[in-house]
Amino acid sequence: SNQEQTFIAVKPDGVQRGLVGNIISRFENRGFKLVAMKLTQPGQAHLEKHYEDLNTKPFFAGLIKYMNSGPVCAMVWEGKDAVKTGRTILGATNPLASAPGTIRGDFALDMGRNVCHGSDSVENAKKEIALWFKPEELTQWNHHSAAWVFE
Ligand code: YYY
Ligand code: MG
Repeated sequence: SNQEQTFIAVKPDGVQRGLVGNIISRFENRGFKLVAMKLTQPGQAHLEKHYEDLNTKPFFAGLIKYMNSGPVCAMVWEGKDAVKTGRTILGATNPLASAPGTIRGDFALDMGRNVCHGSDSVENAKKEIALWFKPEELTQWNHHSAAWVFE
């Protein structure tokens, strides 16, 4: 039934700006289930691994410095089509192209301060969840409103 998990993170600018609660609410309100969450500053090597596909890009060093500039709120959310829907909730990579109503469209203006991260494929979601969380940090529970969110 398309039940997927995705990795979502509030980046250091989002944490500093007090947007963690607002961002969590958007996923809760949509009907997604919170599976794991922690506030963490995992360090440069971990962040370079997280963004390894981008390590030849000119913005890579600045991206890692920004991501390592403070704690990140790392989360796993589960639900129908969670990866693609999560990206829709985030908005476009460039906030100037993000629609109002998306996180980036509501809170960001600059690509290098775009507040949040979300996995871009089911395969990458699995990799990112495994990088950021130990298996025992992923909870298993029944969402009390599942029958009211899913047919
Ligand atoms: O997945 P998403 O975060 O939307 O974009 P990616 O293409 O994976 O790039 C990761 C991250 O890098 C992006 O959120 C901002 C930054 N970035 C940048 O600073 N400049 C670019 N031209 C592209 C991406
Ligand atoms: Mg990406």
